[in-house]
Amino acid sequence: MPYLITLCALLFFESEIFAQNPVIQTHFTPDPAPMVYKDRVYMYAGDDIPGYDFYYMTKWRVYSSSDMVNWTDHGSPISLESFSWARDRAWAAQCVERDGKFYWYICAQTVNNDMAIGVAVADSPTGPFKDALGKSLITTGNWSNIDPTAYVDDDGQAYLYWGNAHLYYVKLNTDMISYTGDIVEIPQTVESFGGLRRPGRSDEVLQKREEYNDVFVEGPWFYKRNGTYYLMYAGMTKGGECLSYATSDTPIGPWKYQGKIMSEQPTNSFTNHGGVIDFKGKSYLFYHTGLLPGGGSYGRSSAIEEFAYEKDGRIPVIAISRQ
Ligand code: FUB
Repeated sequence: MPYLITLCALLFFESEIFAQNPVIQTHFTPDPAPMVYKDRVYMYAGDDIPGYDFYYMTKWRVYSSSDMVNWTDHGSPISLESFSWARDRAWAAQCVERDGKFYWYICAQTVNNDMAIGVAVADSPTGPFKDALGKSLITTGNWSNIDPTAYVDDDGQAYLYWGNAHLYYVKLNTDMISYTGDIVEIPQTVESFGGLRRPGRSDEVLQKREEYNDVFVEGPWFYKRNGTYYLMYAGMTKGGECLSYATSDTPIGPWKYQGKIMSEQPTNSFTNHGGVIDFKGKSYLFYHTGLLPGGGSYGRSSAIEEFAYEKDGRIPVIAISRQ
């Protein structure tokens, strides 16, 4: 099967791909991060390697579409080799545009074995990308330094959120590759995230999942719509990760828990990881499942659902479609 996928990938490289869910059928594409630029949607994703029993990923991928149906494969503009400080685990990432430049925030395991966040920059959404700093941007020796999500607010202030178990943000400078001020940890209260994260080892948390329903786990996705700030995230449930969200009137909280967007079933993957966009008058949730043949928790694929916000801006509960 892996050989078949590789062969298909070679045949389809830089060609149009008809897509359903999973959107991309030629590679495993976890952690989809959509970006709208001009009249196209760009989808940045990871690259699960089937056959491993962990998230041992080595590169990131880009696809684009003008109609959300036909996707162009732009290959893999960056990999662990693009970052001299990275040695393993090319995990979730997001690319954002500012003033015609594209900043692809990634996370990876460092040569010191912790996780760190770095940023690659390009003049085009598909690259070529170059490590902007030659070192990581967020380096605190912390395993929670994963899953960056960036947003440039209307007043020009950009924010970078990220985290696993702990949720952090920092204010980015206008160069998008440095920051000013302290890294701030967002308090995890029941009001903000629907559950409390107790101090303790992660296996203790896992054994008591029912006590941690919806609590923030990872995969934040930060954006603003009609004056409301949204923070979608992967929350913990008994059966795996769900997608939940909180909202705020300010970019730095306090956050108010709003409920689940997508339940943990039946994605055939322990993790989920989402992104939300508006494109050509419609709203879309990007997420991942293990539903591509040969897939599972370590062979995850991007999927998309169209949805409509409720009148008051709430996101409805969204079902997984298997087309
Ligand atoms: O893909 C590796 C990790 O799994 C991501 O960083 C998390 O969000 C989870 O999807």
